[in-house]
Amino acid sequence: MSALPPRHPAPPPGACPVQAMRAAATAPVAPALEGRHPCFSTTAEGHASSARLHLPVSPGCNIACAFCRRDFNRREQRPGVATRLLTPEQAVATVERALALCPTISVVGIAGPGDPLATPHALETFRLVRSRWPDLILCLSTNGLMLPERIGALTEAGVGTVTVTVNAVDPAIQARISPKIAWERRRLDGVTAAERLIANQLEGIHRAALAGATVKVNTVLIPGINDHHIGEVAARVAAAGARLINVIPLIPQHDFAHLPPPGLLMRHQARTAAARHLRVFTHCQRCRADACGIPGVSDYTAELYGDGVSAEPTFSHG
Ligand code: CLF
Ligand code: SF4
Repeated sequence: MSALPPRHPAPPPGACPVQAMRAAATAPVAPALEGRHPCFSTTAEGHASSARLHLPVSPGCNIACAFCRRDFNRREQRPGVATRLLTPEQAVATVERALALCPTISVVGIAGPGDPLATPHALETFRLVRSRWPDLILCLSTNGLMLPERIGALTEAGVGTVTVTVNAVDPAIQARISPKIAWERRRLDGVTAAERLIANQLEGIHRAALAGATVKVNTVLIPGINDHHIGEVAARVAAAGARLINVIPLIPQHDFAHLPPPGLLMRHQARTAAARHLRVFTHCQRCRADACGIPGVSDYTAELYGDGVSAEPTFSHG
């Protein structure tokens, strides 16, 4: 296996171990992203000093998560819902309008409403945006099923930050979260589907990190399903090359509508377990697939689309 960049740089010989630990806790995950990417910055100032634009260009998905149901409307604020779908060309026009509204946008992300690698729209959009605005950071959020075979194309398109949603590394647990997937023109179910998805996610993380991308993992915290499993997820994705993990509380809906949202103690325990292996991102705003602005600080979605859409809390692949 090829060498990955160290997650925590070794302290210089003779350095005080306590000071070294403190420095590691506040050191940037990726110095080039600090203050330029709201979801990969480690300081409060970094989170609040740059904006992101999500382009809702991806219509379909290749797996079926029990907490997700995709739809197009202006009312619901939940995973898989967007006001509208944009073509790659419409997305370019949207970037132009968004930059005029919010000049601090430094990141253009694609996080839905379906999976950005299940259809070719996201890659085409990234290419178009890159050719027009080469200084913008391109950010992908995916379930990871197609990540291993898209690494080359993503690198060529200039995608520098990648988020993979990994909800379990135990196939028996994952099979309860995403009971079926589409793989090589066939449907896979249960543990067979879960084994394929997990293998592709871990390989995709490894290959993305080797290709130079900074990789974050999103994990949806689901009471009674994966709440005791978060540490194992963090350990495996850290070994694969992820630099950051974001534990996202479940918003109960669809087949998981009967579950409670995770409480404060469960969230704390899950993040503590994850923190033994990886830096934990705690500023997530569970963004819409068409969000525009600084997460949790400003939102220009309504102005951008001119239809009064507000950005209430929800999450996409984010
Ligand atoms: Fe978007 Fe996600 Fe890129 Fe950020 S969001 S694709 S990494 S630019 Fe950020 Fe929003 Fe949380 Fe996502 S706050 S939902 S973690
Ligand atoms: Fe697909 Fe994402 Fe919905 Fe899961 S949450 S079914 S990966 S769109």
